[in-house]
Amino acid sequence: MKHPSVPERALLVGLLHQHTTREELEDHLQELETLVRSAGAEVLAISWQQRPTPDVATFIGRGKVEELRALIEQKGITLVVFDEGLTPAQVRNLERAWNVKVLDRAGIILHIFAERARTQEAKVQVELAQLQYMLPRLSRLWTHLSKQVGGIGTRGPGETQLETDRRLIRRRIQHLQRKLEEIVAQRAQRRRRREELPRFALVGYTNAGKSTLMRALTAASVLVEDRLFATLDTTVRRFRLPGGQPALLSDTVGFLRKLPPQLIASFHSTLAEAIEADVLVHVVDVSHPSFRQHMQVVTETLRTLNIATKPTVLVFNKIDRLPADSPVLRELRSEYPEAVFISAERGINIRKLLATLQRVYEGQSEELAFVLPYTELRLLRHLRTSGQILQQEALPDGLLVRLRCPLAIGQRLRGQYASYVYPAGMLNA
Ligand SMILES: Nc1nc2c(ncn2[C@@H]2O[C@H](COP(=O)(O)OP(=O)(O)OP(=O)(O)O)[C@@H](O)[C@H]2O)c(=O)[nH]1
Ligand SMILES: [Mg+2]
Repeated sequence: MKHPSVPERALLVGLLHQHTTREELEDHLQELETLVRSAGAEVLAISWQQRPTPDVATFIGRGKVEELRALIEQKGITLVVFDEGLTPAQVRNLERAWNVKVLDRAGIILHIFAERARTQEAKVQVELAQLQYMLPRLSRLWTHLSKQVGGIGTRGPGETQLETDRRLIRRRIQHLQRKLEEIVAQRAQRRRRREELPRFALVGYTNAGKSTLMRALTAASVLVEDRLFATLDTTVRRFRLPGGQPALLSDTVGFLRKLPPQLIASFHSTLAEAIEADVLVHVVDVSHPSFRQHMQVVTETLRTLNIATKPTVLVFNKIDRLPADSPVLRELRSEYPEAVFISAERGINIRKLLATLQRVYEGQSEELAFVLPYTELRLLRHLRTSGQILQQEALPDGLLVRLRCPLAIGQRLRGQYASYVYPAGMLNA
């Protein structure tokens, strides 16, 4: 989808309901504004309403719908974006009332993802999520189907066309699902071929500085940008722990409040590196006023991915933006004594972070020793790719090999080479 030559003129709408404070709403709307701008639209007005619960038919109250109609006409608004999820019926009713396109937060996020997707995998995932999101919402006014016509969502076809479209979309969804399965299988194969190295995965809210940290730790040339969702794919790079042990670090798509569930579901393969990592590195932009909420969103997202209990190193980034004696930092230091405070950009405390990664990894790994008979030296290759070799010594009965490897791999090796395991008690003798 391309930006139209004339940018959309957007109105943003929020709801102050039972569970939000005024401050939270303002913060959410500000984030929505960044999102809508990132999608290529101009934000001409922001409006909100206080209501205990959303209206079933129109989300905001009828009076507010009327009031906004006047505003839409007066300002020439072409797109209204709600900060929360709308039901397909609410979208239809509002579009009918205003005769402009209506999107919710998820719709905008999907649009941005669609624009940023570069690799085949990301493209397939985004299109799948988009179609699944769109299917129940297909209306006369907008559909992402007619891609050749620009705009965020596009004026759609007539009612008869709608049925054809629904059928086409279902067929396309099936096709994409099959394609994604293939990609997932290929990825898994690639992972299997890779050496068994300790795996760390950067996770965090979008714009927290994950890619910057990736660069600082691995000298990788990954994209760093001051925008939401700069990264949509997963990059994996080698780096070394302070003890010399090589390890892998992955950088992936950032999280965001109310990330569409369709998107999380279809990005499962991109997130596989994080899902299968030994240790997560949760990067937090401590200079952002809402960083605590961001942390919560990340934890919730990790929970949906079933990895919230993985060993995690908490990293507070961008400390260069706060004064050294900042009460926020003092508070966090006592609240999270295990956390590491860094500036990925300025390279502050990177060594300390590496030492922490090593320590946490060691808690996740074990030391093993084998004595390989000299007739079985070909097994050495497998041991070498299973972990870090600590010692190799020729004994009368065979080659003593001491190594450190992840717990799961250790268990496998002990089973596989049971007869060569050197009893742990003998090691330090
Ligand atoms: N002042 C300061 N800025 C930083 C630091 N780390 C990252 N940034 C800036 O924060 C912005 C976002 O950085 P990225 O590394 O792209 O963030 P990300 O977490 O990868 O973001 P997404 O890929 O969008 O999820 C960039 O403008 C960086 O230059 C830091 O330690 N200090
Ligand atoms: Mg990034």
